[in-house]
Amino acid sequence: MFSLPDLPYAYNALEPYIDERTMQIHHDKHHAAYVKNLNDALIGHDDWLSMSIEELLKNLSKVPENVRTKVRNNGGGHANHSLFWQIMAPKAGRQPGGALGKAIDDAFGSFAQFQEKFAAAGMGRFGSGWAWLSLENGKLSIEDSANQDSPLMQGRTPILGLDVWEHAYYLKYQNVRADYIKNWWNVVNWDEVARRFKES
Ligand code: MN3
Repeated sequence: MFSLPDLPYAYNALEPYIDERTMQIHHDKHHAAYVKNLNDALIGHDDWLSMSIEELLKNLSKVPENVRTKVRNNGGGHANHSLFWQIMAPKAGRQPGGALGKAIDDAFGSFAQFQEKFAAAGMGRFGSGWAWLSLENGKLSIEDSANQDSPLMQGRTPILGLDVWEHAYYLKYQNVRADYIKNWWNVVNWDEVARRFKES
């Protein structure tokens, strides 16, 4: 069985950039529903219920076909949000140093150019989806995905993700996704992103 992880900080901890009410609904309703629907879809498929969510998504093509779409949407939702809560933190932001900082400079030219390209991926995603910084064979890339698709489904490891579904920002930012993205940089937990970079 998969379970809903607690937020690693209070609902209001990311104020003023992400508001308390959005965090409550996003975690307690949206993420909780992905977990419940994932578990429901896998009733009777115990071997799939006992692996990590990352392993499950990497092996999505082997999931029984009659439940695969549900697992893709809800398993993706569970993995994506579990990462999303971790790569944000209060009093965060700034920019990464060390090996990750250097890898970003090497891949994208500079941190500012990285931010620009990443924001463009988030803005360019039509409708609901995510922007990602992913690793594949030690190489960083920016991508975006539809719905709850994860880079894990393509064999890449996401180390930073931005939820651009309207439910992530609509209460505070209404239709102005660009302002949400601009403010989101203030809560990116680069220590956690660097940890994931090192681990991959
Ligand atoms: Mn979401």
